[in-house]
Amino acid sequence: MSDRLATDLRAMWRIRAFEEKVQSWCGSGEVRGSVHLCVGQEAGPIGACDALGEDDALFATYRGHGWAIARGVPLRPLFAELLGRATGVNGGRGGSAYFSAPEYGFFGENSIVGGGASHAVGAALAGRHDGTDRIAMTVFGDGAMNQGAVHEAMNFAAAFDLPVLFLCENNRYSELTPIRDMVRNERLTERATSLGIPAARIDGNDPAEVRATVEDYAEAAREGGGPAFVELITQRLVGHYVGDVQQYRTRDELEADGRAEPIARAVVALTEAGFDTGAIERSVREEVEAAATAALEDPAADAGKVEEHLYA
Ligand SMILES: Cc1ncc(C[n+]2csc(CCOP(=O)(O)OP(=O)(O)O)c2C)c(N)n1
Ligand SMILES: [Mg+2]
Repeated sequence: MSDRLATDLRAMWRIRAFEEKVQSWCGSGEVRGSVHLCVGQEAGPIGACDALGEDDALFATYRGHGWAIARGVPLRPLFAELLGRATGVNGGRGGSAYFSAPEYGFFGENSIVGGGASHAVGAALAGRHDGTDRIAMTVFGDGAMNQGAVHEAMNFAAAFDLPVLFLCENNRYSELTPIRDMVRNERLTERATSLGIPAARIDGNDPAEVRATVEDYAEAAREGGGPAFVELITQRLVGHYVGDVQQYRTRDELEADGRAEPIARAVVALTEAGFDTGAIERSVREEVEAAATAALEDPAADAGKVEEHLYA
């Protein structure tokens, strides 16, 4: 039990250290443009991605760095993408909100809120015809639940029994607006069950609970059970975007989130069990730092290729 948590802590710290590096590069000007970090939300990707096999497809959002990392995309080309380097996962053309690495089963982030839901349905439908029988997983936020396209995608997947796992990271905010101001019924699982989709509302800060729940639904989907919906209750410890000073949040709320977040919780549990969590953190930080340093030395993207892969 504790060994598994130690492995998860290492994986969550890899994401946290990556995000902290990106944040520092936003401050120093190395990274430009809009950036949304997933600091505090690391347990979701680390738990959920274990349910996916090589042929399966994952679709994330602009807050998707952690999902790319959890899917196994190496750190250096991710850092390089943020830095606008030719060695980036998209040749430096995409940037923070458009990581995409299909060779790792990571079919991309998306800055259109809820945009990945219909893509995942398409990938699952294609899998029924191309012989892969892949399952598709899509992750989006609580705010995305109010997008019509998400509702349509969920209903389509239900009607056609498609193997799509809809994961909703409920961090209680849509940009700067709290969920209580946006919906009357905060139990988002009830929207899924109203469509005939099995759903669970779980502790999104516990990688083991996320893993167990998502693996069960993935197995059912592979056996023809159709889609499922999982609401991960979590929090972001940083602003909506880098630069958001979060005047809309109280100190008490931030302190409570700091106690609830997955890394702090894992450190407490593992320290009690006798683990040296400091050693785990140090070795992960070294690994992340080495990837960042290597990416900084990579060549800049060729401006002459800016229109490659551009469809309009
Ligand atoms: C279709 C669309 N509408 C509006 C926006 C502007 N927008 C960007 S992020 C965001 C909030 C989404 O909140 P949520 O789905 O909870 O995700 P979170 O940022 O909390 O991870 C909005 C409204 C957008 N990018 N796309
Ligand atoms: Mg949200």
